[in-house]
Amino acid sequence: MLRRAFFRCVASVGALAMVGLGSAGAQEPPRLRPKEHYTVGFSQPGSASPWRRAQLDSIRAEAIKRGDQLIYTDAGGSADKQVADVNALIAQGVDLIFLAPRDEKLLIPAVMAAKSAGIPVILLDRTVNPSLAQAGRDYVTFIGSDFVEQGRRTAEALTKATNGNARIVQLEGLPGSSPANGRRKGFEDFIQAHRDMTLVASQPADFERAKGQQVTEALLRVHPDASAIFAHNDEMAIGAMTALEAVGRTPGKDVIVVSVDGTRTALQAIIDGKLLATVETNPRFGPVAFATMARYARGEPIEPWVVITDRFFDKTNAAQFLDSAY
Ligand code: GYE
Repeated sequence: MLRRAFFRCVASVGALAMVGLGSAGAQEPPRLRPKEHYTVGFSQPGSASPWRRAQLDSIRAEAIKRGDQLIYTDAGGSADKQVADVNALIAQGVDLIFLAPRDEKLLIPAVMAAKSAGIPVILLDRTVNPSLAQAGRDYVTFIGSDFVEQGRRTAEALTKATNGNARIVQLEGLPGSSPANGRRKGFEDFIQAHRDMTLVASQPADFERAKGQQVTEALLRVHPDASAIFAHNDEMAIGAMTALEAVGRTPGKDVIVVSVDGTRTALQAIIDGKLLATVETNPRFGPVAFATMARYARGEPIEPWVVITDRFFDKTNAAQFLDSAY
């Protein structure tokens, strides 16, 4: 019954858009009426990592603090499920959707469906392909880190630590996700200018610890002379360090490892001398996400990208930040 009503609603939105009465072609995202309390949707691509758990905790805490109602969906690592989740949030008539799109392209239909239904979307932590959907037109804004800069900073640290001479294995994040694309670009652009910084292998391990371990095991067999690993996030770096130790190589000595995120485990690995450095990706989005929503409701102009500034953790400061890490 509910299901049928939901499909009817989606179908009619589609029909309206086709005859030009929908708002899919509008030049700006739907407005948000100022209200005392909102019902906000939060669509997460998955929740199985310390980063995702910290993000969810932060969003939840801020919703509670403001007395807003939060409807949370967990796509369990599936872009298709995430599109369905967003459609379900639309059907429930939420005031606004916070969306952390798993994939740069596959979530475009979800962004457009929300726009057609008159529900503003704020992208959190991952963005979408700018040739397919734009901030200030299709969605309100993207709140997140500068991924290219993160990749550049890890490359710079690695180059310094290895005196510009390394045979590097890159563990890429989830293919099609904006952090994987950006980190890769920033890193590769930087090392290209350094003759002896050689990328010997690059393979996705999807931001997952177990895959980071498996992929590293396989790549070490083919490239036993690898002297550095750049992992697109800390979880894969932890997996890589386990793989190194399993073949009797000492991370931090035989192979220099760098990564991104700044999890507690990563900071501990820095203190233990196994990880060179990690560029922060702060998952605590709650305050900035809800403050941006409030600004939008007040009719203030919103910048297309609310840039999160990231700290840099290495052996000079890891101990200092360990207790506050997630
Ligand atoms: O760095 C990674 C997670 O989208 C910024 O996704 C986020 C990234 C984060 O899986 O660990």
